[in-house]
Amino acid sequence: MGELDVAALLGEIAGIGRDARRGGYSRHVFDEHEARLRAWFTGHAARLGLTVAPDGNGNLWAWWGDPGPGAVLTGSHLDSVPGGGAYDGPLGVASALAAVSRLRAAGEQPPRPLAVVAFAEEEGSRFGRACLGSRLAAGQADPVAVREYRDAAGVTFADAARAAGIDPAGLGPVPWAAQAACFVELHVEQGRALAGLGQPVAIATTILAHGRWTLAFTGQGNHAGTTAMAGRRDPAAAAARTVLAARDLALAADPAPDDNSKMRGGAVHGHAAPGHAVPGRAVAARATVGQAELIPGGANVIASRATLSLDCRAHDDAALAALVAAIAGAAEQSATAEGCTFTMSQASLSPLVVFDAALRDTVAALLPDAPLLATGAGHDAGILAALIPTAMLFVRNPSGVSHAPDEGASDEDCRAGVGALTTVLRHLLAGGRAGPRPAEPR
Ligand code: HGY
Ligand code: MN
Ligand code: MN
Repeated sequence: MGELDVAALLGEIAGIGRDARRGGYSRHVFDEHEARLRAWFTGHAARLGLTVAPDGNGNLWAWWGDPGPGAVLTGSHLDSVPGGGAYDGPLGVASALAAVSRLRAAGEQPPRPLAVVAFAEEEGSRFGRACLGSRLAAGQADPVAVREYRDAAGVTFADAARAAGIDPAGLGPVPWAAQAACFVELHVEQGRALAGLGQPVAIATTILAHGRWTLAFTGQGNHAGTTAMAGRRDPAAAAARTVLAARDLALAADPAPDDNSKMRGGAVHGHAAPGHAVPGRAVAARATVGQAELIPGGANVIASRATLSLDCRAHDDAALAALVAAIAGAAEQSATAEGCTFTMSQASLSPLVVFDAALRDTVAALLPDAPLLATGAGHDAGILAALIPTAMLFVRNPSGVSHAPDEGASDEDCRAGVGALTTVLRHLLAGGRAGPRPAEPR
């Protein structure tokens, strides 16, 4: 079996799940497109001589060696946001396959098992909860509740899983995740920090605390022509005021410049000094309304109800709580001003992640040119980080755009990512540790 090329691997799936209306890709857990990606993954893993073992949560695990404790885990996810890019998720899975193919072609015989994993529903685009597959595997989601999650069409997670050939009775923690030696996820960069640093690959330091909420405004449905403007109880107006308030509150709390290439706390040119403050952390606040619904949704009807999604992120858990509380207060005021009532519910919450310092330093010593980057994006690695030493590699994205069709990375940089991942996996499989990275700035 020869070496797999990451660009060729991505090329093989470039036609799967294209979204003609939104642009980019819409690949959602257990849909026909994601099923084709699963088949693609399983086929390559089998040809590499790996044993593919799905877990009860919809995650796919491809093992080199016998599943068991002390494994080195690597991989990412295959699903996308609606109209997402080609790299967010699949790059990490394809890079893991390519790295394993290199190690196998080189005749490595690691003394510990390795698993390439493709996690299910990382984006939460179908059932609303991000990193659902890794949360279940890590014991951070209640299987009883998850079985009843519903997608936009009202299909439960249990029924969708069953239709995909997965018995929902098997949902829950998998022992080999908690017993693994470590997890390394490679991911396309979701900002433009690396583009300014002249490096193709970076090492993650932290993930912003983040979560998702649903905001609901209830008013009085009525006729658009016969209802005077004064005294209307229009939830669309309350929701609109709230969208602007959320933007303004986050803007006031986010001292970063005006685009994601310069996210404050993003690029760090120096080195991680073991035991010292986490590099790359600084004040950040983000608030996004990405979904809105007016019910009943007629052009000549004052809505009776409006719902908004709210995605909030901040540099630590307390700052996140403060931002969400401020937005909730503004929403309440907006509802009152429009004669409406307001309720809010939390869909998910992910605390600040600080990646394992020892593993980060090991990776940094192996990749001495790789800068250290904080990120505002959530990842399965952030979930695994609560269980086992976890690290992330980012591959340069020249546009800095992500969760949109313009997301990108050059073939050359993707290959550099595979080279970096191969180096890291080879070292970790051998059970070795590297010395700490020097503390002086370069
Ligand atoms: O939403 C996120 O941050 C991630 O890309 N799933
Ligand atoms: Mn994503
Ligand atoms: Mn991702």
